[in-house]
Amino acid sequence: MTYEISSWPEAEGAARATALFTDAFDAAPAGVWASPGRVNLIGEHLDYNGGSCVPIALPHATYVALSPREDDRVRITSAGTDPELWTGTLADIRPGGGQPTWVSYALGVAWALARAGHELRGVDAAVVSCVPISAGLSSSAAIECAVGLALVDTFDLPVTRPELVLACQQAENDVVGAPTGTMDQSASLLADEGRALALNTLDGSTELVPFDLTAHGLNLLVIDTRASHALVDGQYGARRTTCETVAAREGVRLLGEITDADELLGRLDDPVELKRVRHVMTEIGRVEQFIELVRAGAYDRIGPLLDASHASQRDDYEVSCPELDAAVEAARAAGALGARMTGGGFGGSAIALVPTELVGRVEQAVEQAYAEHGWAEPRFIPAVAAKAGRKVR
Ligand code: GAF
Repeated sequence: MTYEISSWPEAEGAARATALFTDAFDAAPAGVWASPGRVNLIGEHLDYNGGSCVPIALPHATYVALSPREDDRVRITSAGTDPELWTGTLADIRPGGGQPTWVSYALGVAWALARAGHELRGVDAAVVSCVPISAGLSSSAAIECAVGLALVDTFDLPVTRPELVLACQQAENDVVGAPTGTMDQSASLLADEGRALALNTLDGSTELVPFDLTAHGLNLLVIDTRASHALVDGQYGARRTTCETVAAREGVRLLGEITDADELLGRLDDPVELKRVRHVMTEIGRVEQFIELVRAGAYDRIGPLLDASHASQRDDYEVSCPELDAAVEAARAAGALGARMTGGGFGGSAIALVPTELVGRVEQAVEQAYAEHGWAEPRFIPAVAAKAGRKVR
């Protein structure tokens, strides 16, 4: 039976977070904040290379019920984590502080805000989430951004959303130790219902582009391969280092600053550098075309760009895996107009652009391919562009 990963209505998420808070701390929380996971449409591994990416926020969100304390103590709870209740002080949460990884994801942003000079006190917090974990759909950014929004509101901090994006990224880079860019936090904090976020990481500009496939008889199907996915295991960082090494040698800060891509590609003789840089340069071109087509509502023409993006990530950036390739191939063979892996890679999710009447057929084709390989059953999300993070109670 096809398994679709459902999201919680906002009231349910708020009620779940409140109930967990009340159970743990025997009091009602001061408020509840939510922030979503994301799926990227195109522009992969460009957010640390000065290119553009185009994510949407998912309806799946992390909910944080939180109250300020008078002291600097922190108590945080989340169902199913180890330990279920962590207690410490604000000063304990820092790079190399020894706190559990989930606490670093949740409260690293407190460290980043304090480092930027903002005054915080301790908090009690309870976290619940319906963003699938380890699916490449940014459960990490969802928790960082939900807690970040809660801290900014609670302590009335003069922090704009773009500044909060950077604080959450610093938390992930320095406290968690994952050398990621700003795409996931930007999607969680700056995206919008019915619109995709075109994020230009060269000049920091953003544009919300209307993105409504259903009016055009199409669906965006997210396929969670359930193959493992981790950004702290060195593969992601290695690719980032290669790109930064070439950029430094070329005298630019980011590869996206290079204007004559063909000239550079013609000169690179290290085969690994050539492949990595070729992915970055060609993907930058695909994103430009994609944004133009979406602005024009020409959704029926974006499929080949998705396909080419997948091939580039598989062959040049080498961040795909057999489960992602099989999902993409089965989806296309069953009628998808285009498909690609999405997010950091090495597992996680793929997306497929599917005519609405073929969604069931595509899901079954992917399931069948997985069964033939003996892999875990894939899970699906018929995705729509949802709201950014916000206070929900
Ligand atoms: C992960 C990272 F967190 C993002 O910053 C981005 O680099 C992405 O991989 C690849 O596009 O989600």
